[in-house]
Amino acid sequence: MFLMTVVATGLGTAFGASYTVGAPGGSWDLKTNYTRWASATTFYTGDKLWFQYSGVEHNVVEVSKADYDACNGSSPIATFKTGNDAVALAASGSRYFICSVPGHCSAGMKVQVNIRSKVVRCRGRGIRQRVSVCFGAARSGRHGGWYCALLLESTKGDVYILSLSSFFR
Ligand SMILES: [Cu+2]
Repeated sequence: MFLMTVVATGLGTAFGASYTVGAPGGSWDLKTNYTRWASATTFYTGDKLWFQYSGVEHNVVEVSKADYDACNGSSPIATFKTGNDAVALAASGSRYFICSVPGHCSAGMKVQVNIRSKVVRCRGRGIRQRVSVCFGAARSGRHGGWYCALLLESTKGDVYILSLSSFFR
């Protein structure tokens, strides 16, 4: 029972974290320093960004790097304007978001997010321990037998299942 709880808790973080852009202390506005905000967090695939703002005053436009540098929102990759927008960071690489209201991007309302692959995090120094856990299932019936999982726990406390095997009797 204890082991099952550990696995479930670890998977919660392994599936990704949510980050509200600018928080704490700011949001998606004209005052927040997004370079500082983004550099304080390491983003991984599976994480999610939340843009929270007044939909009357601002918007969120995902753009290319060139358009990010030029503050050009006229060729958007994606546009968000509800004021409570989630963006899934599914792939590794860099993504660029600006507010396309005239003057806002050049006033600093732009953020670059660099996303690392979750797999890289499992290698090398980040590994705290590898453990193998086995648990028995019902002794009778078609699914009876033993199941063994090889787990890897990172230094941040995330748990990854490397393999899951069953030994039926
Ligand atoms: Cu704006």
